[in-house]
Amino acid sequence: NIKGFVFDLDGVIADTSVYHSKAWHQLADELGVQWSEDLANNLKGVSRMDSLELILKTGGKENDYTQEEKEKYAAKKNTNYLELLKGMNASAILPGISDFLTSLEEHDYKLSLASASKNSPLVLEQLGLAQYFKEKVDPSTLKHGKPDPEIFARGAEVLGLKPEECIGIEDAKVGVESINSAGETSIGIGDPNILNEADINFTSTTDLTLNNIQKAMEVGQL
Ligand code: G16
Ligand code: MG
Repeated sequence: NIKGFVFDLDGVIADTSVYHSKAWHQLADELGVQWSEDLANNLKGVSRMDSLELILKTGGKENDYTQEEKEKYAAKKNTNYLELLKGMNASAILPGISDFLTSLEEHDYKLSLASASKNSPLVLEQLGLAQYFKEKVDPSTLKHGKPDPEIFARGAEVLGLKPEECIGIEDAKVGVESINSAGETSIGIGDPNILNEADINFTSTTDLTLNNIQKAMEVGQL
C-alpha cells in the first residue's frame, strides 16, 4: 500500500539537469576532457566531487591533480551552475509536475526530496515549490551517493514510512538503482533503454499521473 513519494529533483521536478550538464561541459573543456552524451548521462544524479572524479577518470587524468586543486575545480563548476540558475523561475518546472504534486497532496500522499544536490533548497525556492517538500534528505549527511540505497532509504524514513510504502521517482540510472535497492517501487523518467531497471518507465514527466501509475502497477497497490 503506497503512502508516500520520494522525489529526485534535477531532471524530474526541474529542467536543471541541463544546467548541471552545461556547467560540467564547460569544466571538461577547460580540463581537456572529451565531452560525450554517455558522459553526460553517467554524471546524472552523481554528487559534485564524484562527478569531477568521473570526468577526470574519463580523460585519464585522475592522478593529475591534488585534492586542493580538485576542490577548486568543483567550486568553479558550482559557480558556473549558480550563474546558470540565476533568473530561473517556475517556467523551469518540468511539464505535468505541478499538477502531479497538487494531486498527490489532494490524495494525502506524503512527499519527500532525495536529491544529491546541495543546491536543492535554493532551486525549490526559485521554482516556488518549497512548500511541497518540507521533508528533505540533507545530502551533506550521506555516507554514500547514488546508486547506494542510503538517500532513498532516508527519503522514506523522514516520512515515517517503510520503503515498501514508497514510490521513488528518478531520471538517472544510478538513482533508479538506489530506489530499487532501498526496497521502494521505482519510476524512471526518460529513455527506457537507459532506465531499464525501473519498475515503471515514463518517457516524459507529462505521463506522471496517479492514473498512469495505477495502470502500470498491479491492481489495488496504489
Ligand atoms: C543532482 C544532479 C547532479 C549533481 C548533483 C550534485 O542530483 O543530478 O548532476 O552533480 O545533484 O549537485 P550539487 O553540485 O548542486 O550539490 P539529483 O539527485 O537532484 O538528480
Ligand atoms: Mg536527477
